[in-house]
Amino acid sequence: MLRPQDGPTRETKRLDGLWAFRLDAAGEGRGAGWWRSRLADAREVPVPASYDDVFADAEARDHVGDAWYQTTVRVPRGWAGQRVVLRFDAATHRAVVWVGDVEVARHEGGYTPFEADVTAHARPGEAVRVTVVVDNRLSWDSVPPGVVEDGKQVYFHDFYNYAGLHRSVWLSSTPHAHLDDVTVVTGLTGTTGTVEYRTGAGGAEGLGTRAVLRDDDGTEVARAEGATGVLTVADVHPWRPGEGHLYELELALTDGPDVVDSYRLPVGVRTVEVRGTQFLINGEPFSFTGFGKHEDLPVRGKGHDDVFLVHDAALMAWTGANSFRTAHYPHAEEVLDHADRHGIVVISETAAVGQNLGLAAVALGRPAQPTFSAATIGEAGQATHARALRELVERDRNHPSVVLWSIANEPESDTDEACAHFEPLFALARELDPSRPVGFANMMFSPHGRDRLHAYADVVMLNRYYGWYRHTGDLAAAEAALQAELEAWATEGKPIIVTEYGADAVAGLHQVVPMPWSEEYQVELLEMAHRVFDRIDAVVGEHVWAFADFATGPGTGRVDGNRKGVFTRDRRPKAAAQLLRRRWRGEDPPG
Ligand code: GCB
Repeated sequence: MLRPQDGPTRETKRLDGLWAFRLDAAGEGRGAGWWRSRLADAREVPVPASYDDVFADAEARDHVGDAWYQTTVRVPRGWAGQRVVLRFDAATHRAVVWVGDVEVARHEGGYTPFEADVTAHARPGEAVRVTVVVDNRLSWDSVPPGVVEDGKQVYFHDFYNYAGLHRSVWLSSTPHAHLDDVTVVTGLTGTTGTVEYRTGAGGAEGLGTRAVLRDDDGTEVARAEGATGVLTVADVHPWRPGEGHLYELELALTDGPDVVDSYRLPVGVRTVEVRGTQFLINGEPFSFTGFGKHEDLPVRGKGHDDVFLVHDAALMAWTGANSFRTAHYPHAEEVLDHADRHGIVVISETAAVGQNLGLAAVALGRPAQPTFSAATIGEAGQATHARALRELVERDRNHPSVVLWSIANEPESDTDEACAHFEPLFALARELDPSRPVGFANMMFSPHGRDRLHAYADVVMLNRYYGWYRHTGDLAAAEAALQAELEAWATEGKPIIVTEYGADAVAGLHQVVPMPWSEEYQVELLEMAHRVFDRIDAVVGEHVWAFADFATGPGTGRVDGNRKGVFTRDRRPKAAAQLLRRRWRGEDPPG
């Protein structure tokens, strides 16, 4: 699957805007065939956005089940003789799509794209009805998992279960004979770069493939013929953290001198490697500074927004962050495009969060239940997880910004069942992409000596809340405990990235003698953690939890959401932002 793009042989039309919308908690629409006609009793909803917060009512906010979207689109006249594709960048968590009366696609997984060839149902020049039903329910078989109890959605992760069409919807054209897949893997030897490419094509028997690589000023630097090949670039300008230098790979399907289809892909030439306790990018040790980051905004929920893409990146740069983790699901592809162009380093995570019923028992008072079992996350849940991983790697593997896969966030990791669930997933990640290291974010209940999944991982990724959930308010005890645990992990001989550390702070709450929830305590906790990190060589990364405050489900430990943001939900800095800027940029804040 290739993303839609405009070019000499392809065109796109974005279907974003206001769509007709109707909640269907009773689940009547599927039986009654709501896709067959204009959606009755509909209101308008913006796409892309979560639907939960845009209406001022609890019905939408607390909705569980189906929600229907509908729009009408005119297929451009000029697309006659072309293949027409309908694509959803994301539909959370699962969707069925109809064009006119015909079902064209079904997809499970709320954060990865899917498409359908709709040529037979979308005639150029004519208007067609597009209807989508989006189901926000989480079950033992979904990623993330959840259960519906008494009509209410229960889930085991700490962010609001936003749903809807969170990203753009596209209608696009391609030639019938078309490129449908490309993978690039880049290498560096001295000053020479290599770009190994692999393409796939549909309906292209008898056609040739040509690959041309150009520098950012348009100069051709290499070319090759064939569906697969290796391009060599002398005096290569590598992609590196802080400098997102990109070449452009132009692929063409050719019929003698004629170009039948053409597709362009930005390519950053860089390498990633784990060696001992070091994380190397282009052979040089890299230290991650930055955040765990959600897609979360007032009103929009998880809807992608270019304004906040640019603004959040500006704020991260202001602190001196060089990287972030797409917690706890794949983020919009526009975010990765931007990271590619700006040299921002990304840890890309699947939506496997909340696979830990031991934690749910403590945090949510859930009855004790095994996490991985036939009655909970079993074979079907594992298959969904594998599909989510496959779709993540297929989507993100060509982004130079992505340097590490995170298979899951804080799963149960100390049982035979957890090993049985995860061992094949680690193997799958390596098979899908041998060029990147793989890890998962470990939680505090499975410290060194107890955790078993790290044996499969290339990097130790730790979420640690000493001074917050443990040793609350006692930073001296927290410092000793964090030091002891990190020293133990360092004996593994792998790089350690602390993928979460932090404290809730209510913006504006100040104290001379810092107590939890104040801005000063958040600052002191981060300073404490930094002292420890600086004493342990194997620690090669610090990602504060979180970039900004974000929405969660209701709970006594949450005040209008999770307040561990270094920025508020509307992106105002807390005192911690100034501290990070001093540490990561070595500069005092301006003004
Ligand atoms: C964690 C989770 C994250 C939570 C955070 C917290 O360990 O990975 O999703 O939001 O803790 O604030 O409790």
